[in-house]
Amino acid sequence: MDLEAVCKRSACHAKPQGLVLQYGTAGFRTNAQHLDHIMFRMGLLAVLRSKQTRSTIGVMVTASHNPEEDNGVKLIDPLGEMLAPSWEEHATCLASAEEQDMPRVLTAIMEKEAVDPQQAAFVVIGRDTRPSSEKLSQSVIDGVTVLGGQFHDYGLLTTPQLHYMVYCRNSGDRYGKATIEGYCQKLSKAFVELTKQASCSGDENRSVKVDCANGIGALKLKEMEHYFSQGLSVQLFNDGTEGRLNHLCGADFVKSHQKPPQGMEMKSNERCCSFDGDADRIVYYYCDANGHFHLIDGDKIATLISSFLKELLLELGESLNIGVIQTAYANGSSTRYLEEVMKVPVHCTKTGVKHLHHKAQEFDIGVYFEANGHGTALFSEAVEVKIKRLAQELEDEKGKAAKMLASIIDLFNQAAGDAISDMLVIEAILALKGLTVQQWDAIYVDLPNRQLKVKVADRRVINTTDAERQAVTPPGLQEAINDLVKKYKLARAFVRPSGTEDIVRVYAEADSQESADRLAYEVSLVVFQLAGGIGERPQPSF
Ligand code: NG1
Ligand code: ZN
Repeated sequence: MDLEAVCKRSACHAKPQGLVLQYGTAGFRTNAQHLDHIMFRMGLLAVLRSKQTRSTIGVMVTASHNPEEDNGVKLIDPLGEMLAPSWEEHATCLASAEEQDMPRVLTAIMEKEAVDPQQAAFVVIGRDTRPSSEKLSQSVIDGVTVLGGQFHDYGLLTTPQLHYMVYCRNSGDRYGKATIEGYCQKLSKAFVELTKQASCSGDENRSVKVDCANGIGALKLKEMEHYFSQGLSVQLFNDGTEGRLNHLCGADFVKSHQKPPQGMEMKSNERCCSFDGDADRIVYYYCDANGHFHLIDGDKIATLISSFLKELLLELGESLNIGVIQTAYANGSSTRYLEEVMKVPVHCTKTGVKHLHHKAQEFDIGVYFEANGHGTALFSEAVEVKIKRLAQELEDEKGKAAKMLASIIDLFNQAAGDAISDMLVIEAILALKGLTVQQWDAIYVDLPNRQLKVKVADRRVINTTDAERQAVTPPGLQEAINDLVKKYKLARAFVRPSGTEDIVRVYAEADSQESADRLAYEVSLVVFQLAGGIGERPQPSF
């Protein structure tokens, strides 16, 4: 390894002096103008990680649901998982190093992680549709090649598709073929198999409207459509031909504003969904006959999926342990319904899918979703093998249940939450159960809730515990929140520093929208006062 060559090349991707960025919940993320050096350096780091794990590593260039002018990058570990925590630290270190310190930092990482410089390295790269993404992914490639790594550039991909490619390449194609065709074939075959079992679906012409956030999801759904065209007709909106990425549309907009995206023609009671900019999140919704908007978020998706899986397991007569993993943002009604009505164990982890994914691995079947619609169902390898064997051996009703479970396993992108794969699973379940979107929505009633953001000088002054539901610093903050919560019925509130934006997030829920709005506002005020708020004081929006 030629560190001198690295330094020379690095000078072409020079870091602006003093700029320090942190590898957060979703990698590095900021305005695209500040990211060139980060991309080059993540190319370097991916090579080191690949050498150390002797596996293919992924590098995805995207800023997901963030505005078009932003961008970001994250590394994907060998099993399609998020980067290991110790390597997140290396990523932050490498990204913050001044030019002259680069060789020292690289050497330190190699020593600490016992990286064999002679080992071969392979990196796969994907990017979203942002204007800045192509050039930035070239900088990643520059980093990979200067350290002697081999690479394959997939070009435009959804984030979950890159996770899929990484997983395939590291599992000797057992999981699937590491190509776009492989991905489309695997998912569509499973979807067709699964929906074949829908004997009495009242809704023959199944169709769904998809808001693609003007992002990569539109391209990839178009590519895939003809594979499953008979079972489902998909109508695309915000497909990127006109509007700006994530602007007034997409899953994040719909979830946080609790209203329909612009650019979508919604008729009453039609089933609609929104992807985010890199197609790893999905939320559903519809407008009822009175024009009221109904959001079906990640919590209701998790409920639909876990109750269907439970039914199939019951039919099969297998007592596998199934758990649902949520974060503090899960609606209180969903947690109550899952625990009390469905009798499924529910666990709460910190925000960020890597935490949910990790917890889900403790179960035979772990269904995890963030309220914002990012999630999947994970099946342990032993369970997958067993169910696929039963699907071949058994007949009658049990055989049917086993075959359906086997298709669901193939249909879920087990490497990561995936809007396309989640949509196909949901559409299949609704068809199989003959459920309308209204019936699905009526499983339980969400508690009214509100999310707000507060600007503070340094969001690190807030430290949390109990899966982010309690603030331990600054002093007095949690007590003040507790006092406010006591004033409302069925209320809950918490605050945490965002891992992707320079703000503090406030969440509140209560028995009415007015109370939820008021509580969120009051909590914002105490955050502003006790955690060093800057700029304008929070204003009431009700
Ligand atoms: P932060 O900014 O840490 O709240 C947001 C989402 C996460 C996750 C990450 C990564 C909320 C409240 N937070 O994290 O769930 O999706 O972005 O994209 O939705
Ligand atoms: Zn995303």
